[in-house]
Amino acid sequence: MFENLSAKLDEAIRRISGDARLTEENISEALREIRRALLDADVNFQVTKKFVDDVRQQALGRSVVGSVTPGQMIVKIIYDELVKLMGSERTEIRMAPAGPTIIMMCGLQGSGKTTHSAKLANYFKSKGRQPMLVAADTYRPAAIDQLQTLGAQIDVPVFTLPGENPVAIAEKSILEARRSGRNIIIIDTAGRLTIDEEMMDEVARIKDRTKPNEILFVVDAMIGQDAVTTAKAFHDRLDFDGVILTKLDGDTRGGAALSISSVVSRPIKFVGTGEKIEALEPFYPDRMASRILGMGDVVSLVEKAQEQFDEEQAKKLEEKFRRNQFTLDDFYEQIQQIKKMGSVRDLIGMLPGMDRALKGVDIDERAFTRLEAIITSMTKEERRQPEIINGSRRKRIASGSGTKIEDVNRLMKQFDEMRKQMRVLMGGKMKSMMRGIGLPSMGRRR
Ligand SMILES: Nc1nc2c(ncn2[C@@H]2O[C@H](COP(=O)(O)OP(=O)(O)OP(=O)(O)O)[C@@H](O)[C@H]2O)c(=O)[nH]1
Ligand SMILES: [Mg+2]
Repeated sequence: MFENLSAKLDEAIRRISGDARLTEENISEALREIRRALLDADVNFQVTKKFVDDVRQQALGRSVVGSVTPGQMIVKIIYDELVKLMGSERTEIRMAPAGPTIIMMCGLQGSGKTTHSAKLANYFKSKGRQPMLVAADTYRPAAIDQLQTLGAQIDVPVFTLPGENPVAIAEKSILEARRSGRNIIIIDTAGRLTIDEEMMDEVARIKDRTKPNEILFVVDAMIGQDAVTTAKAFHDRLDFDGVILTKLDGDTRGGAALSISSVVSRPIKFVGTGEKIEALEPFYPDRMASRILGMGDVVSLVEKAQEQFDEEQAKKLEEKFRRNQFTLDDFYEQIQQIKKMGSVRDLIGMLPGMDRALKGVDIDERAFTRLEAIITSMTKEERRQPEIINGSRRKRIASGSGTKIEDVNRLMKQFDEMRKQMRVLMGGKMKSMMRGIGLPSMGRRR
């Protein structure tokens, strides 16, 4: 599975693994290859573009820490972005709070709906549930037979009503489930070769009448780009809840797996990996990313180095506060770190005492930009020895940074406050708190 993509990503990464630093140049070179690898794997164009842009931004914004090599760092960044692309976290099937859970399968002909209805039934049965299969594909007599054969194999009842239409069968199956004490209903619907109105109407009516807890879009991973187009069409009409990606055992290039959930904003919930009834796996974005990248050891190595680095940084900072050596340079550095971490407001809220220490600081990105402008307009000496910043220096700094003298005054006051508060706060909580601000966090965000 995904051998080709894995091999090409590996190659792209290998190119910079010998370099001593991550530079704009070597990152760009690697990214060109990564872009090609993704497009070759049939990953959607827009998805590829965004992926590459995100990796670039992450790579440029991050310093390589400790003994980690640039190659290893890039692996970790790509891994994180792959996980994100595939939805970040495992999403379970939504169960009905009371009464039977209704799951409706939809998708094109031959995508694997019938097979995966049975696989799911088997999966739930192994979890101690009582599933029931519903044959709502009445167009081919063989379709009902197929489901009945599969049902018999796993000893799960199959409900159907000869001569009735799919909507009626689906609706009546709910009564039957209640009557016979089945708590999961899996409705197998008919597929067509391409999306047509009639088919969409029918599944939409089944949806209206049965109000499924979960609509699963079943799609064959082998159809590449078309998977995305089809997913969109089904999603527009049915607003499905999740995806089952089938035939991942085939020589799929992987594009569908990597594009689909970001294009329709719905998670892949299961993957099918064979014709056998057991060939169903819950989908985990992180495990899939490891499989694609095949460098799990590198990823955890970088995570460890990162944690250690964070701790060292925190210690250093603590020491500076203790000795009152915390300078405006450090302050600037901290702003950079905080900015890398995303939502500043959330972050500050999480740190004990921090909201107090930064009281009055406008916590939005614009405020940070202003602080940055002011600090960069100072001389090296001023940053290191803020005490020397007198009235005339303040005036010069304000005009140099395009701010007002009050802005500079406020910053100086805040900085003083912060130094004082930090010394007061230098208790046990300090270390964990500074670890919080001090890190260009990587592993932590997931
Ligand atoms: N290798 C492999 N084959 C699969 C997988 N899932 C389904 N198949 C095969 O794909 C073919 C079509 O599967 P079905 O489950 O009948 O597909 P369907 O969506 O119900 O098709 P229609 O009812 O005709 O719309 C069958 O031969 C299955 O055995 C899978 O994960 N891996
Ligand atoms: Mg079928």
